[in-house]
Amino acid sequence: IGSLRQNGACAAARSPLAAAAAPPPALPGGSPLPRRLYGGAAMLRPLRRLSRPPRRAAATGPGRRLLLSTPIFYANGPPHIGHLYSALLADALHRHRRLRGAGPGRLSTGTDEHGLKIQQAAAAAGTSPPELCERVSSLFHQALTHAAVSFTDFTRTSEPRHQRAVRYFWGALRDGGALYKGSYEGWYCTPEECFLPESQLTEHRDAQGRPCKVSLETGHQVHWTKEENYMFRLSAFQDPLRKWLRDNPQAISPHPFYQRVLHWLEEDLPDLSVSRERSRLQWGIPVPSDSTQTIYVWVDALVNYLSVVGYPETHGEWWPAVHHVVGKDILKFHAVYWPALLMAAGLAPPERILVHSHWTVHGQKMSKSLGNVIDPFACIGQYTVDGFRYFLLRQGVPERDCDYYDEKVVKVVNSELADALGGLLNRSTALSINPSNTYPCFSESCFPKVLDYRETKGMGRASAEDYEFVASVASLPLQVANYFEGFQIYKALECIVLCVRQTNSFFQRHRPWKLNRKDPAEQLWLDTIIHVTLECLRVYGTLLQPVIPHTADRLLSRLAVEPEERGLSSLTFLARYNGKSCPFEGRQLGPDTGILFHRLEKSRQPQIETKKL
Ligand code: ME8
Repeated sequence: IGSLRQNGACAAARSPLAAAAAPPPALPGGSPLPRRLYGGAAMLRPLRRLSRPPRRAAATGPGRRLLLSTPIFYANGPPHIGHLYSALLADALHRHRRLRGAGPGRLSTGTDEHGLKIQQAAAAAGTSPPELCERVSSLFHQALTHAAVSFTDFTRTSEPRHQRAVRYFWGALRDGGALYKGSYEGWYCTPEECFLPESQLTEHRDAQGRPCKVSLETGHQVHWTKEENYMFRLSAFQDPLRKWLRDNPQAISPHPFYQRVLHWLEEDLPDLSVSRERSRLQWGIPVPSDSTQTIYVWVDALVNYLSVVGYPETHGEWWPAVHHVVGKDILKFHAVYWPALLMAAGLAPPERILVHSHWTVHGQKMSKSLGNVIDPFACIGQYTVDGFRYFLLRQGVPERDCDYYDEKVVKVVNSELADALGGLLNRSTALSINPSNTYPCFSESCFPKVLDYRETKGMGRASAEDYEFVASVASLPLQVANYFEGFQIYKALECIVLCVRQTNSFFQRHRPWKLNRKDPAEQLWLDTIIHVTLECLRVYGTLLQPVIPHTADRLLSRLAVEPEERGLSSLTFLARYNGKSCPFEGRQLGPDTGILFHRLEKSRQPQIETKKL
């Protein structure tokens, strides 16, 4: 543990436990939470110690490493578009980083395979948990691969390397004095895999009409559970967590979620039950040195973010340079429990938690029982990989829930990808307009550089509107980068579309097809119009790579942009306007491979999940 503490160690972690370890934790006075009885600190045999302190992650600078993660998804049912949305957000961030030429990056995802939920799902499907997990995990792997999610790591919590990391992490918690054994009783919600306080429950009737209690938020039934459990001294971390957040206002984005977590931390923060009796839950990792207990599935699952980077040996190369993309449903686990667990194990909290809201379907929550779960395989089949990626990232707003319906996909994708972007490429590369099929020359006499575009009268052929438009395209890469940094990918796409539309207006305004190519002055202007348009398309193609990688590749190939010319660091827009040379000028365009993006048909059937497990 000594060596672990040197790695990304969080000094704040020691004091709360030192304070908490001495007297038994008080029973929560008047708390609506389940009753806990102190049973004394656990005395377990320590795990093997490490001799070599791991290396630390480069904290800052352009060569900085970053691990981006998606949640690991429960292996109790097939993937749906909500899972895909999380993965696409993380993928777009990962790809944008690569485009910026940032330091080494990893994108981790995977499946969460232990717990009562999986144990029960396997029993219901008439199979064993390992068989169910194998099948479902491979469906997730396929769905993400199919959707071009460029993950570098896919963790399954049933893998030995992960289980070893969890056991080591447990040892770190125990050796740090963060665990004690106590008897625990309360309402357990299996679908959410957690205990819920009375304040989060409501009365309901079950299928047989008997009164029961359900979770206020999800409507899932809860069951009264009384067990001997290991407890984690979460209460001791209330102040360190508050301090962490106050010192790091960017730690949770968007801001309303940051405020939500701060609000939680103002309320009572009871200790957390972190194991289950093995007699009830066999499908999980046994508590080291206590085979009567199984490690709580959320502790097991959260440790995937460490096991993926080689915990407990090599995680220091990455940790804590980690950004977790998560849905709002699991915010408390990531923004309260996980940082506290990390501090208790002598590690720093993750750098950022990027939170998004939910997709609903025709205004309803997506759920298997309502039969309205949208199947990503069907959507990709219907709308193409890039079409569907574009839709989810363009329409998904992390701050609020978004409603899905098929007609919206067709409308957005046709209008923005097929018509606006595809149409622009088609018009500006048509042989009738550009018979030489080259990237034509820019003429400074037609489009002279000016300091103030309001004073361009008589200086060339470009209008004030044209100057305004090229200025907005010139500022686009930085704007897009800022939106990616701020976890507002939808806004980045909105800006790009706005510029695409402005470019179409520019093209339309000057009617290049009306210009007389035999007149040298007209030819210069015609070439300039096409040059500006292709420069804009090159910028859009480059910036869209993280979102629509296949379409962007086709667009850039058509413009003869070489692979090494597709990064953001070398993205100079309209160099000739700024008196510099343009490497594309005079270059032969790439082969015409037809329409950039085919218009989508309205689907005849909704993309509802039908897969049988
Ligand atoms: O919670 N809209 O797994 P899970 C958008 N195994 N995103 C959605 C969504 C929706 N309607 N529904 C789900 C678990 N998601 C745990 C996570 S991590 C250490 C363990 C996405 O299969 C969203 O990211 O229930 C949400 O947080 C996640 O899937 C939950 O997936």
